[in-house]
Amino acid sequence: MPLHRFAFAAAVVAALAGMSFSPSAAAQTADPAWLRYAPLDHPLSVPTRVVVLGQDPVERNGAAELERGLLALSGRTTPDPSSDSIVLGTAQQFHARKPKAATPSLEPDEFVISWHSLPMVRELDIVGGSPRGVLYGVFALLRNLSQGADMSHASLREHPAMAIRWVDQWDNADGSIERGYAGRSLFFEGGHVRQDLAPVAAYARLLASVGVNAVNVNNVNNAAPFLQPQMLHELVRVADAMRPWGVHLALSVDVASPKSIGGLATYDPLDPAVKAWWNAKVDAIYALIPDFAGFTVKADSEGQPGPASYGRTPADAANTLAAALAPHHGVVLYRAFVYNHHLDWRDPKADRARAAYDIFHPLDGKFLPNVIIQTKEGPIDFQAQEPVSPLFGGLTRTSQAMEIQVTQEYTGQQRHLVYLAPMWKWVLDFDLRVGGAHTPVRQIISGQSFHRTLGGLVAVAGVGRDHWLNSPLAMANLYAFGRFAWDPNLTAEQIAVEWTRQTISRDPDVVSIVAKMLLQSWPAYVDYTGPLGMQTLTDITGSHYGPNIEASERNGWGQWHKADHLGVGFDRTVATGTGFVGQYSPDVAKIYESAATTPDNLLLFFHHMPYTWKLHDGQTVIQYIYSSHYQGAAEAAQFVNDWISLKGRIPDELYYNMLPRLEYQAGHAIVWRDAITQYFLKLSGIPDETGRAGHFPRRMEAEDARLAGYTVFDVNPWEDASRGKAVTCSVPSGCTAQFTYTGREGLYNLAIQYFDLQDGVAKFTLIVNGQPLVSWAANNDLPSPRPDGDNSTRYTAHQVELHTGDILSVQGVPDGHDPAALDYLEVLPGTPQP
Ligand code: GCV
Repeated sequence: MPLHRFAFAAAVVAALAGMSFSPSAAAQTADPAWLRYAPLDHPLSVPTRVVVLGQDPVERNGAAELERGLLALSGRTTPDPSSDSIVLGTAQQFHARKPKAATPSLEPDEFVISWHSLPMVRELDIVGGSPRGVLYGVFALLRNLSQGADMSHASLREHPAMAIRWVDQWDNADGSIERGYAGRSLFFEGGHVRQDLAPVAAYARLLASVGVNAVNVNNVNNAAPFLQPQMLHELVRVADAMRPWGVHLALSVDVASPKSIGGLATYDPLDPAVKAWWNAKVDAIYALIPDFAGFTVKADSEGQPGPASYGRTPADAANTLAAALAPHHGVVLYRAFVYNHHLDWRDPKADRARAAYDIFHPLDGKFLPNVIIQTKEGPIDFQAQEPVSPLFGGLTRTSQAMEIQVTQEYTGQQRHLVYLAPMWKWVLDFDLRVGGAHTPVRQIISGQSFHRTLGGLVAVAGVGRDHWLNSPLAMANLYAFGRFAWDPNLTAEQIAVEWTRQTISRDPDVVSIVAKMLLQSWPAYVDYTGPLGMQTLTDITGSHYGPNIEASERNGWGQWHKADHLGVGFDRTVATGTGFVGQYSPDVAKIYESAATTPDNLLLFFHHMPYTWKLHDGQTVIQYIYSSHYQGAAEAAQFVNDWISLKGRIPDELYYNMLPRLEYQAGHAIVWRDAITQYFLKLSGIPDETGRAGHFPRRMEAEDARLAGYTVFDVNPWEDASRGKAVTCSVPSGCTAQFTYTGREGLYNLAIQYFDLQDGVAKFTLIVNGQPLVSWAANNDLPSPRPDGDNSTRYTAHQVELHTGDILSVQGVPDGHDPAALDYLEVLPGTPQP
């Protein structure tokens, strides 16, 4: 329905509170996520009567989960009267039950599901190598049934590919979560473990359903307080809450603890008193929590203390901790994220990407068997796109785990739909060609390639109290992590389909649309943020969210892209650059050493190239930068249309939860697009051959408007506003920017680009010829206390009837620290209100 200019009464001051997706409204932690067990539209293919052979709480819990799932799926309230049954137990228990029957020999987390026909009845057996194996079998059966699979003749045998399947939470004792975008901690508040740990148990259930076996609950930064006796006592309750799901507690530790909280004069890991301190501390932990999983360590990194203070190596520190943990079967995950963040950006040889390999490769073989080196997937830091860390190929005598990030720190912070599984899959499948042999990362981290008993996949999750990850579709990433840790041979597509069927709908059309959106979302995000291996071109010293291209330059953090007026990219070659390429095996290095053979999507990570360099697809670097940003923003806009096509076919609650998020994303993708294209246009001086970059004929800039109360200011960084300027209001009653419409008569969408700041809810009203048409509140929860690309936001009024000479005004009323800042108004072809 058009928003006809004379039919606006009902829309006037329609404060669009619903536009915000601030989490509080949606706050709930018991969301079943992918464990909804929606009723099937066909009869269940397995019995609903469940018999459990053992008494172990994990096994009993598995039986309860199975009963609950089967009843929900079948739409029944009590088991069916048939005498067929599902029998659960460990291999040992099955053997005791029928000593003459063949029982499989299983690894602890392995399970077998098989049918047995007895006289008169059929029995489906779920046999686990341990109670947890039984639980995993239960979840596997339910996963298949939930997707609509016919299990009436099913036979499954599975075991996890990796021993370490951990989630890391970067939760602080005060209840905040570092790089978390879903509210407060599930675990902590005000310096203590929370009283209500039901959400923790619900989280453990979700994690167990995909095979996750431990949660490290505290931030790798500022970890010392967690080893205080009082906190350890409180943590017992957390371990208790997770244990019935076979999920164990782990902790991040600060290697300086012997000194900072232990009262010793030193934390030198080779000092006997320090070793004794760790031994006693670890014994105390196990006395409280006998199945404690182990420690994660961040040391000598980003201000965290480490063994380097005493001239010791990471192996010295890791082994001191590992020796204390070994008698209790605990492990140390020592992070390879060790680097100097005071690099000299003027030094052409300085390169943060080199750090992990330079430090850890020489230590290969020097770690105790219960040490696992935990390496981020790429050599920098969870960028939208990076090459694989060469360290995976550089440790052949050391156990390894790969760290990935579910919490979308550099990838849209859950305000953008970015399904990361395709990126992870690319890393898992990447063949590092160690010793000239096929060595995909997935086989290295599962321990297969170099015959290690330990190996793993660890995800930094950032799950919080606001609806787990805040955005319902972001949960596909948590699911995908668990599935890959269980089986890295799965594909991103398979996982997207599995997740959608269980979480949203089994309707094949819905599944195909949602899976398509998921699968396109990461490439789209790369396209509109940092293509060609430039990394996420964001404010790297602050929010890590909106565009800020120079934030990575001329500082010690080493996330440089080295753009200048002639070219862009970082020469990391052996021949002329930092030599980083030489950290890969010769087969891989050969590809990356030459710009001609480096895949386009990583070109600028490895090479500094002129803007005029021709890529493999024939476009120049600069033209690709322009085109990919327009392409990515168009794809983000298409997600809105895709989602609209699902209306009525998915639950309304989900539909209306996601719609404003996707609309916001489409608007923010334009902010990214415009920031990067106008930045590179100015820097390179080379025009976009399609004429788009820097040309906005439909746009009316606020700084050119007739202003009442508003004042013009320079946005910082300049590229975050159209033409670098915007207007801001400090008049409490409000300010107005007035434009004259000079185009043709018709129905149009009016896009208003404004800045939605924290600490205040500014109000905006669009006024046509003196008549208020629509109002909205700037009430989204976005980073940055000043107007910039973090909070530049688009509001669209649909199908507005315009005539030549119409007077369009935007009125902004500031509130608190939000000055109702305005960038521009754009007149676009009319489309109906979603
Ligand atoms: C926990 C990045 C993040 C930090 C994080 C660090 C890490 O630098 O921005 O917040 O600190 O990675 O992984 O240790």
